[in-house]
Amino acid sequence: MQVQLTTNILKANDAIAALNRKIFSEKNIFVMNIISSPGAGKTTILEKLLLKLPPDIKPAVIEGDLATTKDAERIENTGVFALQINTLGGCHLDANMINQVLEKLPLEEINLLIIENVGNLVCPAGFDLGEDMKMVVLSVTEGNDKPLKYPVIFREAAVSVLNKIDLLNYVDFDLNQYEEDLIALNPDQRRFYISARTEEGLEPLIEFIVEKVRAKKGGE
Ligand SMILES: Nc1nc2c(ncn2[C@@H]2O[C@H](COP(=O)(O)OP(=O)(O)OP(=O)(O)O)[C@@H](O)[C@H]2O)c(=O)[nH]1
Ligand SMILES: [Mg+2]
Repeated sequence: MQVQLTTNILKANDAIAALNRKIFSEKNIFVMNIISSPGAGKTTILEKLLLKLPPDIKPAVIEGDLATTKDAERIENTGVFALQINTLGGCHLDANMINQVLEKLPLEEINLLIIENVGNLVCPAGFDLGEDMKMVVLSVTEGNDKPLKYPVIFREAAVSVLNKIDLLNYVDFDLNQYEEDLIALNPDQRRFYISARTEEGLEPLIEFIVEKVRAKKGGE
C-alpha cells in the first residue's frame, strides 16, 4: 500500500513538473534546482554569483525553506527578485509548489530561474520541479563520504559543487576519494571546486551557467 501511494505521489508530481518545464521552455527560461544539506552554502554562492552575471543574464530566485523569509531577504539584498516558499515542515519543494507561484514571478523579464531547495540531501532528490539542471552542493566540512552515502542526488545532478575549499586545511576531506566516488556515480557530471567566501573557483561555475542560459535562449 505504501509503495503504491508513493508511486502515485511521484506520478502526480512528474505531470506537474512536465507542465512547469513546458512553460519555462516556451519562455526560454533556464531553470536550476540547487540541492544540498543545510548550511553547505547555497545562499552564499547565490549572493556572490548573482552580482557577477553579465547584463544579458536576467535572473530570479525561488527560495525553499521550512520557515522564515531569511534567504529570500538575503537574495533581495543583491537586487535580484526573490520569492520565498515556506513548506511548513515539508523537507523538499515539489512541482506543485513551483506551479502555484508561477504567476508571482516576473517570467517575461527573466531568462534564468534559480530554485534553492530546502536544505536536505535526501528528499529533494526524488522530486522533479521542471528544472533543466540539478546542482548538488557539498561543503568540505561535511566529509568526503557523502556522495556514496547519499548517492541518488549525486548520481542525478548534472553539476556538483564542492564549497568551502578555503577550509580544506582544517578538515580531513579526501579530495581524491571524493572525485573518484563522483566519477563512479556519474562520469558525465561537471564538477566545480569553490569557496563562496573567498570566491576562488567561482568564475568557471558562473561561465558554465551563463553558457547554459545562452544556449537555452538560442533555442537549443
Ligand atoms: N568558510 C566558508 N564558509 C562559508 C562558505 N560558503 C558559505 N559559508 C558559510 O556557511 C554558512 C551557511 O551558509 P548558507 O549560504 O546560509 O548555507 P545554505 O546552504 O544556504 O543553508 P540553508 O539554506 O539553511 O540550507 C554561513 O555561515 C556562510 O557564511 C565558504 O565558501 N567558506
Ligand atoms: Mg540557504
